[in-house]
Amino acid sequence: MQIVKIDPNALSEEYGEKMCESLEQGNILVLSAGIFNPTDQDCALLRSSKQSASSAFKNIAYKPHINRTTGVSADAGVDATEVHRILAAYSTGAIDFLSRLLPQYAKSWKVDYATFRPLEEQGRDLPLNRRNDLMHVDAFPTRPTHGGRILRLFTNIHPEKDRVWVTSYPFEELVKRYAKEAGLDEVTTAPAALKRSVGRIVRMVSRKDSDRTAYDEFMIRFHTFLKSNEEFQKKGQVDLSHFKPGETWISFTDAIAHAVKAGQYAVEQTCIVPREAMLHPDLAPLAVLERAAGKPLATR
Ligand SMILES: O=C(O)CCC(=O)C(=O)O
Ligand SMILES: [Fe+2]
Repeated sequence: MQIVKIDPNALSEEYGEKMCESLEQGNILVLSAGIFNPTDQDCALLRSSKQSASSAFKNIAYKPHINRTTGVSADAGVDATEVHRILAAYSTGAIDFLSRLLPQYAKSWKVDYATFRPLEEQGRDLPLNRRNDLMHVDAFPTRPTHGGRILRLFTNIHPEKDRVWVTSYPFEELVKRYAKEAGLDEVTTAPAALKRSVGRIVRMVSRKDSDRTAYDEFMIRFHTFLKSNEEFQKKGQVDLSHFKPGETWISFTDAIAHAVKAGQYAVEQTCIVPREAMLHPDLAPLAVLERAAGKPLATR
């Protein structure tokens, strides 16, 4: 994994191609100060807001498709509409920047949530599956991508402290080492397919379950498997990266195994990029896993 500096004055179709290439190779792009960063005043206001104590909310989330922000504590000490305003503005600015940086992807991506992460990550008390300090690849149980890529842009809004990430082997290597053990062959069996069909029917009736493919099911398993594998957590740490106050970093977090070791106060925007928009669809996790399984996985 390499850290690649973004030159915000160089944005063009050709530069975008270079950046896409770098992202698809499993690198992290870093921007020293985004024009979309919330103002100092808005950062201070976000930092003074409290997250709801309910375990239903891992972060404070702005959901652009319904124009709502969830997870702000009722006794937050700040006006929830202010938090909403700041996150909505960050989301719009971040998407605008990403569209100019990566025009190749912007044509077809789906804009997902923006989040604010108000809690110190070091020593945060969460159930294993939701812990951010254990290395994992991202997969959203409620929002399956069907092979689409999870592109995330983070900004550190702590006034002094770095946000510290640890990252692991390239995705191909992760798959070679652990995919079988994590159940790659099980997600294509008839009982697994039947279970997903039932999930789809439940979803149609109650809107509660989700429409997963074998790929989505595996990625959720892989996420949990990696978090619970002690050997991987101990020996698989390859790079340590410090993101400074004000810095933004961008990566495909479905392919880079990552964990946040320390840091407080970050905002983040997610986009789901269809695999067809990749310069190298063959490097995408879906393709890597299909080669390892010897079977199509984007089937339901
Ligand atoms: O907040 C961070 O820095 C990363 C957390 C993370 O890995 C996640 O939300 O999936
Ligand atoms: Fe993650």
